[in-house]
Amino acid sequence: LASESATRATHALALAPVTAPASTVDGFVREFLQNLNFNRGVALSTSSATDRYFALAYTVRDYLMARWLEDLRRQREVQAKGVAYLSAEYLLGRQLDNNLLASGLTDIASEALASCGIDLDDLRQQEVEPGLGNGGLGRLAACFIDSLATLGVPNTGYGIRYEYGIFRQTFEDGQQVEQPDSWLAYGSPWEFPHPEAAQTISFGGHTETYDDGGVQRSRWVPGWNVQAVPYNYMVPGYQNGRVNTLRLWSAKATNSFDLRVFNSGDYEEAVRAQTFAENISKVLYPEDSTPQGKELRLQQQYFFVAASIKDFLDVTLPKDFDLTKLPDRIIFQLNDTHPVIAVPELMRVLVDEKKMEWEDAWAITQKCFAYTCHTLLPEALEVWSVDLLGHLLPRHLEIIYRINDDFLDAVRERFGDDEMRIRDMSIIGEHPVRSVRMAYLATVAGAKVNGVAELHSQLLREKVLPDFDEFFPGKFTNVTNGVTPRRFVRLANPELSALITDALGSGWVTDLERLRELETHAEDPEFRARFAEVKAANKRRLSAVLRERDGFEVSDGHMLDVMVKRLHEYKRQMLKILHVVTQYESVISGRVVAADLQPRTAIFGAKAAPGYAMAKNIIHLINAVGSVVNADTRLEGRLKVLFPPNYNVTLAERVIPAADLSEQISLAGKEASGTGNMKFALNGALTIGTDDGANVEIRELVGDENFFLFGMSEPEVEALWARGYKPAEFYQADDNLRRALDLIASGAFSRGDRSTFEPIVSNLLYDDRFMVLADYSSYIAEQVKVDAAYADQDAWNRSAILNVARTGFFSSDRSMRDYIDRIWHTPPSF
Ligand code: T68
Repeated sequence: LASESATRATHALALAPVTAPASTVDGFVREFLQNLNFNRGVALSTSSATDRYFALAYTVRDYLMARWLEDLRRQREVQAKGVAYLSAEYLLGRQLDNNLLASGLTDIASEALASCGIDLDDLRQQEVEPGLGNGGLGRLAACFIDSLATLGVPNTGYGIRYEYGIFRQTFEDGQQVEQPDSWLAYGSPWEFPHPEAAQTISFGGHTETYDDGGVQRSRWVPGWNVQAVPYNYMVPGYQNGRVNTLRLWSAKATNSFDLRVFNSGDYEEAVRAQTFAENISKVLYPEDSTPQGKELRLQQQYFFVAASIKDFLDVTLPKDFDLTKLPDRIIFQLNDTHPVIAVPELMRVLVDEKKMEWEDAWAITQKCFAYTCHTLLPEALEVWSVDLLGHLLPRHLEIIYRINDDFLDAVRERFGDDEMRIRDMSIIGEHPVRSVRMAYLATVAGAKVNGVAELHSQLLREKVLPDFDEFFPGKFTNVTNGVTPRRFVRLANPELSALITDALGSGWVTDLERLRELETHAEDPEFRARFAEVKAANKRRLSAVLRERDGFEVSDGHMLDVMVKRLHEYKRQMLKILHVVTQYESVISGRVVAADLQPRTAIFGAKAAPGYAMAKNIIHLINAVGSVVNADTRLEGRLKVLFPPNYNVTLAERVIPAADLSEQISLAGKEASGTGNMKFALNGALTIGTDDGANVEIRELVGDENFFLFGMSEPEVEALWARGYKPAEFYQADDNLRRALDLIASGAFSRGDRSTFEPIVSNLLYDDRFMVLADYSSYIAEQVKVDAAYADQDAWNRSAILNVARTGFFSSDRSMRDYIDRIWHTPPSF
């Protein structure tokens, strides 16, 4: 009897909803110490900083857990249409502070830890950020899932749990050296592994036809398998009690691997085979815009989308779900072409496994996908050679061929036998090798195709995919990118946030257009003074970080002129360094007296893809110019160059709030959107920029008088190419440009060695694909205006405040609403 009532009691407990610990300082202390003792197995007195960080992270998790489980339960119950975001990259940044903020626990945690003699800030520094992305595309995915949780839209983000994220960058003699990013060395307290829920993912082998009760069908006979193990991460909304899920897949060798080899007694082979399988999620590819066509990369892509589709169909959907209703239940958003192999995979599952008719399966598939393009560079459009794809995924290749045949038939029907057009539109390209054009496949399959800023979407339709735009009227749309105000304003800039809350009250963090109300405050001298004090405090904070991190000194009274982003020729870090060299040269040649320079510090942050030689040369040049300029006393300390290595999300959160000037200087028509540009404007930096990407929209919103525009427009760029661009003519025609390039060529920044930077100089003079020389004079002229404007600090601050006030549009909450209205059509959630 006693044991029976005990069982009943256990059941009652199990059925009770999970509850969060008490939201009090005492409750927090209790939970924290519990975690320290029972999960880390240490006493407070002997605990390390790592122990304390883990215990704190577990504690924050515990507070979020009840909400997470409740959200998962409601999602199962309601079965409403949801969004699955498929992205090979999520550049999350540190989690602790974000999750404290989301759960509203920051103050309680800080007080609770203080009562244990621990400084919260020390524990924040313990976290290694998960750098599971290259740059803008990966960071955008992280902003989007934050916004979806904050809007209360049910969403699962699917991706890859890379064991090594984006490499750690160091400099040796000014040159980039890459080190592995072993972010999991101590484990991550934020992940929940579920090895028991692993999916089996197949590769290789061959296809065959077989007789299925009188029907001839195809099937795939794979050659090998791996296990995809899901790791779940909480994605909490901002103080709204909602928690979504990020599910990242990790590759594990299947038992059959081990068994087969175990039986053959070949231990070395067993280990080799295991390594082979587990390599799939080993490392993030560090190329951010020139896909290399490596087999392992295609393995990664198929691995995570196949696991995600299986997960959705087999785990999330109820057992008896009618698959013809699939488009009412899910939309898979393809973050660039990396997950596009999901299209033939869904077709394979529906046709081969669920035995659906091809036409029915295709009708469903076309409603279940939408595609976001993030580039305009032709070399960034992903293609896979038919040989490689057929070898790794033979059935998928057959399916792609069939999709293409049907599509080209429809094109012929519409446009007639225009063979040139058929060639241009074919999903299979023939030159230089027969390949699958993934962007075309995504466009044909997707219900919608979007670019990431107005200009980008327009160029995508008019220049990159014009035939498709004509063939699929209404398919193309725009959703301008956005950034999360939680991380990039509220967390990164607490002082500005406090000033805003003081002026507007709370609520702006989730309703960023409310920043407009700051416009009137921009006219108030006292408010401007307080704003200036916030900027100054942010500069001091950055200064402390750079001193501690890199031993750098940030000089007082300097304008902080910041260019942080991946290193790419099209982004034109070269133009920025030419401006520095020009200013330097003007002083050492005696044409300008140092005392007349507006004090400036140029801050760079940039990683180059390890195989991108020219990008690495440019990094070397920036560092070389920095060492010479910083040491030259003739400048009287009025011009400085700082290049902290290993720019990442954590550093961005310190640099951006301290910046006065934001450099967004890509050649017009090359930067799809940019998102750094938005973060700077929202933190009160003024932009010097070209008419490119989202700069166009930023300028429209903040007003011409609060933005430094320079350079050719996209049509002017086109016209110059058409006339025949000869960069050397610009060199001849501009004295400043000639002196700057000659100084670099002379070896002035390479201890007299003229060969070091020769490849850069001759590339600019004789090739210059991104028209650095053509835009130089306009850039320098605009920088002169920047100096003049900065001299009037009060007017500058007014402009800076207006930048903050007028850029609320760039909240990723707005981007998500646009996706919902224009693409997803998901209903408001529970
Ligand atoms: C960026 N793209 C765009 N790509 O360059 C940027 N590519 O203009 C835009 O704001 C941002 O996407 C968000 O839309 C990337 O960041 C990559 O990182 C990448 C990675 C692998 C392969 C290709």
